[in-house]
Amino acid sequence: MQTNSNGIHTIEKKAKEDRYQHHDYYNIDELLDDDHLLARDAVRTWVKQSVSPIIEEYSEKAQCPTHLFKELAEIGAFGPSLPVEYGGGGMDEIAYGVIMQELERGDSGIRSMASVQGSLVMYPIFRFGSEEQRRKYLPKLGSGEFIGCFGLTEPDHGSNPSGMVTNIKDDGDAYILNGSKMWITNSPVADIAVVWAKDEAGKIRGVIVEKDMKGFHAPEIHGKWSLRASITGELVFEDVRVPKANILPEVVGLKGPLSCLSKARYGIAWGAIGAALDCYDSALRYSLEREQFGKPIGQFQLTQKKLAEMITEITKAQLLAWRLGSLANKGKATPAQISMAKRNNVNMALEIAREARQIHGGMGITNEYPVMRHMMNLETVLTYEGTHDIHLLITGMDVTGLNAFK
Ligand code: TGC
Ligand code: FAD
Repeated sequence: MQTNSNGIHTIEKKAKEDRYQHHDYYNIDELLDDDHLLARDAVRTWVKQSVSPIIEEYSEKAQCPTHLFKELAEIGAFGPSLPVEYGGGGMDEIAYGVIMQELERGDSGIRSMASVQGSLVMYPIFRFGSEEQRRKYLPKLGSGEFIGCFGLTEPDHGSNPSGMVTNIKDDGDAYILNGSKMWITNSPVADIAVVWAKDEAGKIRGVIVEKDMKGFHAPEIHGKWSLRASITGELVFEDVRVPKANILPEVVGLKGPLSCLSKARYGIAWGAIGAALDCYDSALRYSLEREQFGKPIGQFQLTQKKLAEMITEITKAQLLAWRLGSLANKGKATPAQISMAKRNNVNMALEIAREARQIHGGMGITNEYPVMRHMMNLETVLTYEGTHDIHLLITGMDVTGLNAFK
């Protein structure tokens, strides 16, 4: 705050200074190797330089900082755990995790830009694509020359993608694609879309649709109060002729898109910790600097309870993510384990954002502090990549052996 010439307190408008300090209550850094720490610190520095100074303004204006796609590519945020020869970073799953954590410390929308490009576009082309498709698309996606998006959700089929109606019909050397997709991150700015559609036998197939294909449109969705620095749109297909060479040959069925989701959900389990850490860090600092009743508000027991519970929950989430990463490195992380971590860590981050907002009092609703932006973003993160309740039911199914979806 500052005081104006009339002696009235006003909010000080100055270039944003990112005062974030990392918090590692259980010395989890000791579980990370030098490559993890190097990758994490490089991304942390980049976020301080390139994201923090602009993110409030872009969020306020609901604009996507598309210039950051190239920079994200340069810091290795696209497909960190995919092979280098296919445009990835050649690192392990924990490196991928800590990179997502640092990006989401900046903003969930920035992490989304990287999650979609790496885990939902590059990964399916790498895992299920032909060698020709890999060579054609992956280097361009890895370098940020191409932007990709992932089309699974439809207007009438969100949690239940198996009900999708988007379809392909055989037409000689091509498929004719019809239908629409909803809530697609990056779609209005994407060069290619990995689209999931049913063939004439009702089997789910993946196709790569290029932006210039006739009959393909990607209008933007406006009016979001959440993830405002991320661009979201639809995908509309009206008799789009997609060459047969663009079908992903190596997978048939819902396990194709769901495998990509496992990869992205894993990244979100780490990413959410970043948002939580930023809220906690801001709340802790504010509690030491803000005085009421003649003492710092951090001296009141109720504030200490909030802060103590926050760091406890963050620490539990960090351990969960690290253990999940260790399992993933051995190829042993199950989809249900990933669901548990995504659900727990995102919910943890959202609750911490709400508590942190309270600690900041009225200032907590302003863009002087990052907490309200994180809180609004996390409402989306709680819903996309499988809602909070869908992940609960996945855990329920895993422990009981009984399927609540059928
Ligand atoms: P179900 O019969 O259970 O499974 C069908 C097949 O898929 C296999 N499978 C998986 N494979 C890999 N990873 C997973 N996580 C898997 N989950 C299931 C399964 O073994 C089976 O294989 P097979 O060989 O027997 O055919 O399928 P279901 O229709 O009953 O659905 C189950 C349910 C509800 C859990 C699933 O549909 C689901 O996860 N729904 C949530 C939908 C969702 O997460 N949508 C996300 C859209 S993309 C997005 O939000 C991107 S946001 C991007 C950003 O900005 O960051
Ligand atoms: P619904 O499925 O209609 O669910 C509504 C409510 O019903 C939820 O609370 C849900 O938990 C509950 N529910 C549904 N089924 C059950 C059940 N069986 N038991 C109990 N409760 C149930 N999708 C993509 O494909 N690609 C993207 O890039 C993408 N990006 C997104 C970006 C944003 C900003 C947003 C908001 C969404 C994005 N999505 C994307 C879509 C997202 O994955 C879906 O919103 C999500 O899967 C939920 O689908 P829905 O919104 O249709 O909700």
